[in-house]
Amino acid sequence: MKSTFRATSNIALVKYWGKRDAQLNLPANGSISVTMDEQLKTETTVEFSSKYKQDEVTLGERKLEGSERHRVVEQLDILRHKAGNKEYARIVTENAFPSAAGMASSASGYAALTLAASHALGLKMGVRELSVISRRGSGSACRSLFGGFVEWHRGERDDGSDSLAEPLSPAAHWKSLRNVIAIVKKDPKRILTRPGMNRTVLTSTLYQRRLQSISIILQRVRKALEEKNRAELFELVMRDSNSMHACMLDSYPPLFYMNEHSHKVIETVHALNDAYGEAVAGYTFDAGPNAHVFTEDKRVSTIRKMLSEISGVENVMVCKVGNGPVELKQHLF
Ligand code: 2P0
Repeated sequence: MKSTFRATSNIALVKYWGKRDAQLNLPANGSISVTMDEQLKTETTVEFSSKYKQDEVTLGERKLEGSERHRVVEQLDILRHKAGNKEYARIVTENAFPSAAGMASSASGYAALTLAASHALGLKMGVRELSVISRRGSGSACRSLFGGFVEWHRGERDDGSDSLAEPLSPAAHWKSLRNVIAIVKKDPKRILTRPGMNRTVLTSTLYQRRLQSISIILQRVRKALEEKNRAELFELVMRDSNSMHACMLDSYPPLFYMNEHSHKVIETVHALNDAYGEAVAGYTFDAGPNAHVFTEDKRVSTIRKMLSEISGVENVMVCKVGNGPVELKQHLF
């Protein structure tokens, strides 16, 4: 009744932003991501036992309470219901993201939790079903069940049974691809992704345009990945990030997730690409100001130096494409 898994974060090349069903956590559009290496990992041990009188959730040094704990309990309830088990659990989870990075990941967290809890309960599920369940905890988590390059399908069914992630190609398909991450100075106030997405869906008119063009974008990104067409991929990735952040800004009141330092990164990457006469790097930003700059290994030192010199950039790290989750023999408690 005890199991431990490691999962790693993923960064979307085509972004998920907005839900078609908040209850089942169904996305308004499909997305494509790259799973990151073990620098961005979460490890989670789950034990179900009659000795526990309630679910206890510890993240690092912190015992989770309130809504944070409730969200984990809801995820456990889905799995307990499936297994016909009513026992409470102890969950210990650790994020190994460098503390200076100031990054948190519900993607690696809910992927590791779903894998460890289902395993501890003895549930024999295929990865498709696991992907559907981890999506309930956090949308982007369904993509972290796989290594390499991954697509999360929007799905058409109301019950969400076809809204799941599938691998497009393994990490070995494009070994030289790197994500150079610039951690930038944060602004104190930040709107969480769930209310943020909801605001965009309800108030942005630009958002409808984004949804109309997304299937063509997904198709072009799939093709660029398959052909390892750098210039095409990097341009598509930058355009999609810009499109999502334009919809954020078009929300009412507007949502600002990037800041002046992020904008400086954007200008710097475009200046570099202009100097080369083609896109040798492509930035993307999530619901925060940190930059993820995709490039190939031969350009990493140039880009690392360039990003380090930008004011407001506090740390630069280089991630490879990761292989996906693994079961660990060593438990956290
Ligand atoms: C993504 N993001 O595709 C996008 C880009 C943020 C911006 O997935 O509400 O934490 O738990 O399903 O997965 C972040 O949203 O949201 C996210 P929920 P999640 O990576």
